[in-house]
Amino acid sequence: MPNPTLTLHVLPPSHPCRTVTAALERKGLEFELVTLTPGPHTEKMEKVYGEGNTTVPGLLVDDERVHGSTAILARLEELAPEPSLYPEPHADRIREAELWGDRELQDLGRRLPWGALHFRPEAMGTFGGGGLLDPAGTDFAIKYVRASWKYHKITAEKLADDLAGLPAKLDHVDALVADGVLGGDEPNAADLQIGATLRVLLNLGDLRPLLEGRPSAEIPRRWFADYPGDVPAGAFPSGWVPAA
Ligand SMILES: N[C@@H](CCC(=O)N[C@@H](CS)C(=O)NCC(=O)O)C(=O)O
Repeated sequence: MPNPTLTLHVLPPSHPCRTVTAALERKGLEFELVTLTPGPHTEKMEKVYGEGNTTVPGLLVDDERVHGSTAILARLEELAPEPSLYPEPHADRIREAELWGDRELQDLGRRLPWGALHFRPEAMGTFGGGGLLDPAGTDFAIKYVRASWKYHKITAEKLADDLAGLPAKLDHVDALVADGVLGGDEPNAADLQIGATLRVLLNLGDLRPLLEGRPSAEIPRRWFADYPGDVPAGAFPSGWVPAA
C-alpha cells in the first residue's frame, strides 16, 4: 500500500494543532500544512470535516476525515505504529492522561491567555510573533479580545475559578511525571497533549512562578521550545493568581 496523503488544517496559535504537528514529526510522516484564517476557518472546517466540526485541528488521510487532536493521534498510531505514542508499560495510563489533558486542561490554554489579554491588550501582537501593539493596534486588540471572551464564554468569575484551580491541575501533572506516565526521554501522546497547553501558560508572566521548578514545566519547554506570546506579569487583578 502506498503511503496516504496527509493534509493538516490548523490555526497558527492553536495548542492542539501544535500537539498534532509534533506527533506527525515524531512519527516522521510527511504532511501538507494548511493554515487557516481565524474567523473564516469555521466555514472551511465544516466544509472539509462535516457539520458541527468547526474547530482545528483536522487531518485528511487521503479522503478520510479525522477531526480533533486525540482522534488524530490515535489514527497516526495506526498509520505508523513506531515510534509509539502510547508505549508500554504505561499505554493505558498515557491514553487516560491524554484524554484528561484534552478535557480538563486544554481549555485553560484558551481561557487564560484571552483572559490575561483583556487586561493587557497591547500584548496580543506577541502571539503572532511581533512586539507590543501601538495604540491603533491596541484599539483593534480590545475589540478582538472582547469578541473572544464572548466566543469562549469567559467571565471574570470563570477566570478567577480557573486560576484558583490551576495548582491542583499542576499537582496532577507532577504526579503523572513521578509515576513515569509523562516526562520520559521521548514524547508520548500525553506529553504532547498536556505539554502544548502548559507551553501556552508559560507565555503568561503571571503564571510562570506557579510552573517554575515543577517537573511539569520541563515537558512544555522540551517539546515546544518555540511558542510565541508573552503577557507581562501583573495582568490579572491582584489576588486572583494563587501563590506559588
Ligand atoms: N479538544 C479539541 C478542541 C479543538 C479547539 O477548540 N481548537 C480551537 C483552537 S485551540 C479552535 O478551533 N478554536 C476556534 C473555534 O472554536 O472556532 C481538540 O483537541 O481538537
